[in-house]
Amino acid sequence: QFQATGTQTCFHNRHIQPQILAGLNGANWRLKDYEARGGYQALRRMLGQDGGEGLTQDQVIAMVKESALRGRGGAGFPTGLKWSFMPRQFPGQKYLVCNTDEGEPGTCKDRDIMEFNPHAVIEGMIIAAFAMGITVGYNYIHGEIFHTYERFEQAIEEARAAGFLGDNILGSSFSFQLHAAHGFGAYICGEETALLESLEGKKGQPRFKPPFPASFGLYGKPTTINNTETFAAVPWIIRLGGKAYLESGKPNNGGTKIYSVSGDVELPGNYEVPMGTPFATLLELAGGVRQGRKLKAVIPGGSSSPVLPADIMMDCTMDYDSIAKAGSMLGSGAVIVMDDSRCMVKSLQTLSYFYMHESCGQCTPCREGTGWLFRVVDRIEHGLGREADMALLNSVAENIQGRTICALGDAAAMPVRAMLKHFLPEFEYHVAHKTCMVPVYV
Ligand code: L3W
Ligand code: SF4
Repeated sequence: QFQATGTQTCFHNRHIQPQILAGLNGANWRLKDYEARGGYQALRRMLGQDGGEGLTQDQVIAMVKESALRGRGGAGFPTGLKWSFMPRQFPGQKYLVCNTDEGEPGTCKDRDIMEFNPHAVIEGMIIAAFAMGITVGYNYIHGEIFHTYERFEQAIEEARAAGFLGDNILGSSFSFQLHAAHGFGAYICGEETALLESLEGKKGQPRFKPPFPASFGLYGKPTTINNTETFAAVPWIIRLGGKAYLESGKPNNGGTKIYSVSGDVELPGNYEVPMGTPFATLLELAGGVRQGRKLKAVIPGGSSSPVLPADIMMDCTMDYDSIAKAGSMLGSGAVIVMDDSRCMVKSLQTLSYFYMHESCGQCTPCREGTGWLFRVVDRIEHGLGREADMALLNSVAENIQGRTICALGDAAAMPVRAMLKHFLPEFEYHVAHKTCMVPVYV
């Protein structure tokens, strides 16, 4: 029912004012193409080359703060604020990490950015490293996308040969070494502290936070981790200014965002639109609900975000604040569209299986609770449900949420509670009649 990530080509060249995916067709990812589009001009400006004024670390961070760029990996944390947490005067090694461990069901944007515009990620990382005084960086790339890993390696080689990476970048005193790292394919390795453990060669299990990576990160050293799309947005900000970026989006939600639209639409794919774009416009870009059917519900920000019924969703604009006000999360921007042929019990069964399978097993409420949720939804789906099951599901979900080491526990619990809140009659019908309430399931 949900499209798996990592298997389909998601790219559709239909965007509104794109900043990251502009003019890309899959054949123009190389350094020469990127430079022809204005690539590495931000870096030159920052280092005071080619007539650029040269920027200080504080000025770069101030521009990113002004832009209202927020983390594109799921939490929407303000990027400039995160950069300001890095203790720049720390005497030892500091690290920069890019999180390309895209694994959220429905999400397939980072893979396209890496394939179609890898130099934007590299330039964004170089700028971030300069701003925080970091000399070593890694890009942790999801373990199941080999082609993307190879392309990023090629792009790194191009950048190094051109003097954008390595010692004394473009003749300056600033040096930055960037490496690609192959991920291990588990969803949990996308959680930032599990990613660090995995990068260190250990089992990918989340750490307790705090301490946050800003003070105790890779090998216990101060580390800044941002999502691929976040880094890819940075060159535009430094080239054209934080204010321009902010104004291209919505207050507190700067710039554009790439949405992976999947499910029951005519043209599933990645669409880049300004923050604050009405959901209806995004749906239209994706060709509308397939076969002219009626919209039933939308999961607006990847499988971890609570489902919203059609009427609430149609009143939303696509930005962090509007979706949060409606009771969900913009998350990683994976918009899963469901039409009126979808059974919510079956949908929740699919989701619950995923979280049970991906729980790392480290804490009891998540390890035991995700399996319990799946088994109860599964028996309802198979006509073996009991009247008390809906209350039981809510109770198990409540006892997981807020009681686990990482956000996977919450991510497993929240969709259950939202499904029951908005679509309880479907679950009750399933228990009473041992079959779906919706007439057709395709
Ligand atoms: C220093 C503080 N640093 C917060 C940092 C923190 C992190 C960022 C956000 O979860 C969500 C999750 C998924 N001092 C700090 C601080 N930080 N306070 O800020 O932190 P946090 O804890 O709010 O979020 P998180 O643990 O990063 C991410 C949701 O995203 N999600 C997941 C999507 C999956 C993908 C994918 O597959 N690519 O993106 C989707 O909704 O459920 O809620 O860096 O260190 N005082
Ligand atoms: Fe592991 Fe789940 Fe605990 Fe996260 S919440 S640490 S995935 S057991």
